[in-house]
Amino acid sequence: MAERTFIMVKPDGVQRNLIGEIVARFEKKGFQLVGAKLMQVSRELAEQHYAEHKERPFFGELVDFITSGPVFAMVWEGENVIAAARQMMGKTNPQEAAPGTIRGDFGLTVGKNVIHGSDSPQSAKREISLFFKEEELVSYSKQINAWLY
Ligand code: FUP
Repeated sequence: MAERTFIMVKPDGVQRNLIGEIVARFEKKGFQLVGAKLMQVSRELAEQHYAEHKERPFFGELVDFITSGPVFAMVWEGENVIAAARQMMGKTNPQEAAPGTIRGDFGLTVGKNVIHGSDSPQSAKREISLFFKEEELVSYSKQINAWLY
């Protein structure tokens, strides 16, 4: 099976109507969407998702922010998608993210940086199973010829 990663448009991205822009970038790059939902993250889920940052001073703010409004959670599939998505997102601090990246183009501050993407195969696996049930993910082959007239 091709590699999969967990991508989430954070509350700031949803509020700023960036879902379509972000989905379009992944589609145009050639990746395949295999799961997606608009959802409210509970504090419990947020704490599990950000468990690695539990001892950091910004942990409380991180949980407050990610639970402050709906997020758009997605699973994308394709060749090398975990690393490619990280490149497309740009650096964690939008002020250091290169123009042309999602954070470089749309983000301003490290707290509100528009998008999350898994940083390794292990975190991809962990985050996908935290946010999605197996039956919410759909594997399929493109049938381009069948849709041409
Ligand atoms: P990333 O994988 O790029 O999302 O970055 P991290 O996992 O290191 O950080 C997760 C989130 O914590 C970031 F999206 C923003 C937040 N953060 C801060 O608010 N302050 C920091 O100093 C570092 C991260």
